[in-house]
Amino acid sequence: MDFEQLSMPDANVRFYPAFFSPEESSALLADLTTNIAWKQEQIQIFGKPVAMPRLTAWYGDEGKSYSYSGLTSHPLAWTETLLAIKSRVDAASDATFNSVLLNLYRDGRDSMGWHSDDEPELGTNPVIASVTFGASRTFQFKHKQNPDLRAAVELTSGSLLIMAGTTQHFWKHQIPKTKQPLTARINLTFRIIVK
Ligand SMILES: O=C(O)CCC(=O)C(=O)O
Ligand SMILES: [Mn+2]
Repeated sequence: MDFEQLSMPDANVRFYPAFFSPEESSALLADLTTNIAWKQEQIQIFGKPVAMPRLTAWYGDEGKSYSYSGLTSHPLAWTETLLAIKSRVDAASDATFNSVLLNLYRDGRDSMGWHSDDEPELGTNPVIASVTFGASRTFQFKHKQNPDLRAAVELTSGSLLIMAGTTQHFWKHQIPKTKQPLTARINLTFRIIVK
């Protein structure tokens, strides 16, 4: 399977542009759109509730819980579709993921701000595997100690991005809003909760 190693210092980021075929990707987009229990969560910003700019869902092994943007989530049980995607992603990542956070970006107004996947439940140097179906969006990186150091990758439908090693320690990432008229994009980020 073809992949590109992004040339970023203090990081290990690998990109597979066509991990799933176009046919698989459109079938999986339709399946996940309908069969995932999407939720509109709220986050507190300066004490005020604000709707997250995307829909989310959390699936995984029983007994794992996860705190994210001030929310603690208990995962829903794996579906057949998610397990089928997970087994392909596990093999490519040389990992056994025990949970997945799903994001649904309804259009270009939905987004995710600068952050690292550095929650304590992920342990040090976590492997994070991110799959995209539907519209492609720009994934941007910014180095924490030297914000002039930037990188970006276009996450196309069917792609897989694997972040490992010290990536989360040294880099933040985001999905910026765009004025382009875009259709929906579904992202799955597979993670290992170590606690
Ligand atoms: O949608 C994406 O590609 C990024 C998602 C992300 O960074 C996250 O869920 O932590
Ligand atoms: Mn992230």
